[in-house]
Amino acid sequence: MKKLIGLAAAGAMLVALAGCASGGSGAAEGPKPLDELVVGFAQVGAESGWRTANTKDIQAAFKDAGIELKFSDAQQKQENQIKAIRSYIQQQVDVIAFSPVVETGWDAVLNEAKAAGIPVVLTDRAVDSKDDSLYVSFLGSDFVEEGKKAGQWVLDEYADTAEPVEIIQLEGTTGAAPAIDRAEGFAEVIAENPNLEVVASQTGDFTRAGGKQVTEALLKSNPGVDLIYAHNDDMGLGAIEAIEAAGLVPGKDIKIVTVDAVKDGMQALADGKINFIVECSPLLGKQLVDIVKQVNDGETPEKRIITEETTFTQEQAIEALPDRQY
Ligand code: GYE
Repeated sequence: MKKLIGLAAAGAMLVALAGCASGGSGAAEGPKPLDELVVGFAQVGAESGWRTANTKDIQAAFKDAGIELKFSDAQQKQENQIKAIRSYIQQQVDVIAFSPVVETGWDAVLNEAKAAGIPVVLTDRAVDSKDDSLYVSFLGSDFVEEGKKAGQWVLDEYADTAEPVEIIQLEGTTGAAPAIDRAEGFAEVIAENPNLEVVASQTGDFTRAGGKQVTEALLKSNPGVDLIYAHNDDMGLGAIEAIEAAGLVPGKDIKIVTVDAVKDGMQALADGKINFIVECSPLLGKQLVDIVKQVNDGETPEKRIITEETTFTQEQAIEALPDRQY
């Protein structure tokens, strides 16, 4: 009897293993036709102009490729993203892609995807995990580099200033890779000039409303502020509203440096209300489709794909604006 149970258990395991293989990229059976592929995408939310452009680009790229995309918006909540990923696992999609709202706390759900044989692609933001077998590829910007570029502009702008320069930093979502890394890169570069001092640093959650609210409060406690470094355009645009409401001139009385270079940010730069923008491209759709195709073909995509990006001064923004896609 024992032996029989053992055999039944072994049989069940085989069935389970076979289930894993078919839930995955289909490597064992060869590539699936593109119109049979299903990809589940768990988006962060719709917190910024960048995010809206990113969503549109990803949806358009999958439509063009003729691959079905299941899409969910987590409203900037990690628990919602985890729920969405679990539901994609249950539906046995071929690939899961997501932009993790924060860096930590993903190992459990990513292990569930791995156990189900479903490859995971990180887009835009990284996870902080010791186990890099939990995802096949990470496609997105180098946020530390972006922070350094912002810091370099500030360093150059105040190279000849002998007095202290007071800086307010508007941070992105607490615990998010771009908030952590953009702060780190900036701090590293401005440390070269002891006159440059971050007098206050608070999160505005990457939203316009958050940037406005935090700036309103911080202007009161730091009336001598010279510059605002915002981790994205939207918070910088919120800061502009707060500065104007306080009777000051953004771009002159208080300089502003931001990251992203979405249209509204570029317009403010062209108008002289923002002084410098570090580009962060949201156009990740085509590259994500390529990764999905590689996985489907049984190929190994590159583990880290870094987006190419530039920076914009006022003159460059005026020139680039007419052709700006987002
Ligand atoms: O800079 C910001 C968005 O993760 C790179 O998220 C993205 C950031 C982007 O809300 O605007």
